[in-house]
Amino acid sequence: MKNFKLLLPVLICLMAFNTGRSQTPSERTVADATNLTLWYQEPAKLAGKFPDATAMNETLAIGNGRIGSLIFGETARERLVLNDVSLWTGDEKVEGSYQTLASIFINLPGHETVNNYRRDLYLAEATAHVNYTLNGTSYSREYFASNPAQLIIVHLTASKPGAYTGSMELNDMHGAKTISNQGNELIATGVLNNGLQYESHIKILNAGGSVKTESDKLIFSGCDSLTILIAAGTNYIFDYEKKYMGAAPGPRLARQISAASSKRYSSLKIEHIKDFQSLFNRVQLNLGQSSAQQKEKATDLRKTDAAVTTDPELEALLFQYGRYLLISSSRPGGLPANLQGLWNDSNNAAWGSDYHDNINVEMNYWPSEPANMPECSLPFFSLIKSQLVPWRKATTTAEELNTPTGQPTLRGFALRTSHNIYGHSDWKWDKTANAWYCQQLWEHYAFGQDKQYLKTTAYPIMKEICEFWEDHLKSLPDGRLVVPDGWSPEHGPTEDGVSYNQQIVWDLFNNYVDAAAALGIDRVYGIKIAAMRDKLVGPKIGKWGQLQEWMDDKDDPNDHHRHTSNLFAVFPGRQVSIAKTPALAKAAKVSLDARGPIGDVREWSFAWRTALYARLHDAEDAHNMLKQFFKGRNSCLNLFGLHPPMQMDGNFGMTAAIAEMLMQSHEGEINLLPALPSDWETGTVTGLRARGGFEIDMSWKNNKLVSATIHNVNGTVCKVRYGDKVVNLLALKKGDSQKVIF
Ligand code: FUC
Repeated sequence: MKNFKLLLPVLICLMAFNTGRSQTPSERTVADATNLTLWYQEPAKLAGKFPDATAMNETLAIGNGRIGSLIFGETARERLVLNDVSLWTGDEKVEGSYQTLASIFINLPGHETVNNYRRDLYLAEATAHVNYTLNGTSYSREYFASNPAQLIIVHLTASKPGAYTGSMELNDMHGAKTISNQGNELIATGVLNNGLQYESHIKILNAGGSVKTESDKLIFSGCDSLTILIAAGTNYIFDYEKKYMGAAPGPRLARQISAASSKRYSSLKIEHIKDFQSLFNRVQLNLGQSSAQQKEKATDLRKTDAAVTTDPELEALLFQYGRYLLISSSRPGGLPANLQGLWNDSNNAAWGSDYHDNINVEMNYWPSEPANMPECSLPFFSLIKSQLVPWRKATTTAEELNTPTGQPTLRGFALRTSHNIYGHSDWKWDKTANAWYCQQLWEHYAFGQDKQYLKTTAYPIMKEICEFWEDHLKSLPDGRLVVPDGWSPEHGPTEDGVSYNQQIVWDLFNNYVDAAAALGIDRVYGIKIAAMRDKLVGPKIGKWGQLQEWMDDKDDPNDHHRHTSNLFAVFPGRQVSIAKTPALAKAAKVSLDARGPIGDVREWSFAWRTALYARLHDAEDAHNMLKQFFKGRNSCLNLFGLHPPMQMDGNFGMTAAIAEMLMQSHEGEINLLPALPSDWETGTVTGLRARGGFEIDMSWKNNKLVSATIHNVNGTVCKVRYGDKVVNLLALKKGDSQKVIF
């Protein structure tokens, strides 16, 4: 019987068919794209009370990874908030804050009262729209932020000729004067106190009628249609030696405007959609159909119900929204997504809309690898690389970071809890953030298997931080190692051996050992780090069965703190898992249940808790946490995370968490549908990425896997699991695909 059990997996499974060449991303199409729309029956309001009223809560966001806009959708006085992700005050000594660039207004007198109003954001094409009728004429606007053109483009059309008469204004948010140029263009140029130069341009291309400038306004009259080109930029560059400032942006912006001016609107739009979909279309998700009643409601009215009654299409939309927002706020060459992605309507945003390293910026990047947008991670790596010199300098001179023998830090760097883009970090030291950043660097390799990237980008930083911890870990009398004077964010005392710190250093050492082995280098150092990893004080089960947050057993079962830092080892780490450390995994669930969905829980907490329950294979609790995100207090009407105030990490985190419910790959195997909730009875997903260089398509019916196709993109052998059944795909070559039926 025993033997038969062992053989069972091999017998039942598994029909595996080699289906030949993998589909490339561009060959996949979005299955049911019509569902991927956020839509509203009113313009966005300035939510909240003055002086805290914010555009962040209701507007629709478009972005090309570097510049972006928040669209109100007003008919008579449309306002677009204009952002550039590099517009930052501060410097190496002062944190500063992410800024707003400008407000752009489109004035259409007489359009105050209209009929049949609708505004929407169509995720599948990354286009926003406003439509209405007025005196029998239909008016339509389309907005998008193009990465190829590096512009924001707005197109206004009407069902009758000559319908557009009005004006445009460019209101710089730092008081720079707007000047007009060549009759159909406005330009505002300014310099922040830290010397950062910035500029914005608006140009109107009209069909019919006329356009002219009058003082600092663009005036259009009797136009059939308008194409508005918006360019913006700063002189920020990734170069500490040059104080992060390069050539003035003006000539670059002029070239961008001029290149687009010679193209038709339709070509600009096609080029934008093609570029956006080259990333977006890689993953399709269908979690089942929503009811007709759910579907007929505008997004703002629909979302609150979704916290109570499962709305599968809205949940799939939430997954794709996180992907849309990351593609729109983090593209190669630019800066990474900050606390608000790249959108911001205030020069005094909450937490400066900065980069927080004790959960937030890492969570922003959780979805990029599994949800098939690995290029979106690159801005984060570019920022890290560009900050190493000032981060090292600040670390060497910080006495608090002296080694246990009292020496200044000579190897590596550490970070305080938040940082800017000029080498400064601020507030309390978050000592193991350096190692958490290394996890992000490692994951890019773990999924993509690009050895050149590992060797040149990830490995040197991982090794440097291993050296930092080699110098900083403290030995207990029994020889075990602890991180001295650490802190569980943002919770409890500063002391030695805090679980969050221990687990993150374990993760660094463990990944480093794998990295050195993958590259076949530093064998002796790898052995040393492996030995140190094994001497770290590890996760411990406390008196009420919980996974301890501190070395001594003082967790309070009634504590609902928003952070779940002692569960890092479950997700995003891999030190604790159901298969390898079942007792610790059980304790992690006790801790997680106690934290619960109540108390000091925030939008990002729900995303983390969803992912944690997914890793613990608790599908229903994972789903319950996901649904909480739709509650009024947890997300805005535009489905941005609501801390409050608005914060985007929860959007990104939820995308990663949903991917984790459907497929996991952190234990050296691809685990299909590890946390499928009963409400996702029938569905499909394509294009999820697994560690080891694989992509997965799956379909399921009546809560059971129907089949999966494994695409070997850049991998070697792989083991695929569904429940307790396992198949090893030994003959699946790079570029080939294999269908598996359990
Ligand atoms: C961390 C969290 C807060 C907030 C802030 C931006 O410090 O503890 O809840 O999200 O970042």
